[in-house]
Amino acid sequence: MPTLYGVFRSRASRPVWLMYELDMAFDHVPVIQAYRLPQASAPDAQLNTTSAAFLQVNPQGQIPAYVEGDLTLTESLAITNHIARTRGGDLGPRTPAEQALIDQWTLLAVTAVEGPALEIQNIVGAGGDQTPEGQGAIAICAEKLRRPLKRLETHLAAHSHLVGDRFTVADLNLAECLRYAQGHRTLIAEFPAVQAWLAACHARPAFQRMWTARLAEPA
Ligand SMILES: N[C@@H](CCC(=O)N[C@@H](CS)C(=O)NCC(=O)O)C(=O)O
Repeated sequence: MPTLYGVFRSRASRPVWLMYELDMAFDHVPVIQAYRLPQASAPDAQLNTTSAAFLQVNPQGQIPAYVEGDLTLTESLAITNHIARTRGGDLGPRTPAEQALIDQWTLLAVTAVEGPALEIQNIVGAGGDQTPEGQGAIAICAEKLRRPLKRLETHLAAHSHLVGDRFTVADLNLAECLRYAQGHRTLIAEFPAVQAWLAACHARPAFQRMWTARLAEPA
């Protein structure tokens, strides 16, 4: 059985959502981010991203990590794409062209969406949206997101999903990266097809199950 390392309050949410979609069994090792612990190096500290035992799995000291037999993967979207390709059925590619499109949307998610979206979440989470400096930083991130969002809006105005007109791992990967920006409601509302697609992704029972498990973890 594969093993997933990483608490649900991390990018481990991505493979967890997918494995819930597939009803796939996995062992879960809840490694936590070291920066969330008061003393990550204490001998009795919870297994964390700087623990020697975890660094054996991912020397980069980041979660998630995924081990399946001899294969170790340490990038969340490589994990989701691998699972989708090998066990995902219709959530994975049916043809090489679909694989290429899944790659395309996944790369757009990590190169054009994740960075500014995460920055928005971090600023809003720290209350920065109440200060002029924070609002200025959010406006810069929003401007960076408008180009990929316009690209996405054009596609979703004509299609129900990103690839093959069915929910695939491409939707999951992109929805997870864009989720960080949803605190910026007026930005998302500029793109109604994207807004409706994101809401539909989040209404899926497997996403809801992942989200409930995530909220059950200590903040
Ligand atoms: N590109 C990596 C990023 C992994 C990453 O940054 N993980 C965070 C948690 S979401 C982490 O482990 N942070 C702890 C640290 O960097 O020390 C992926 O998508 O898996």
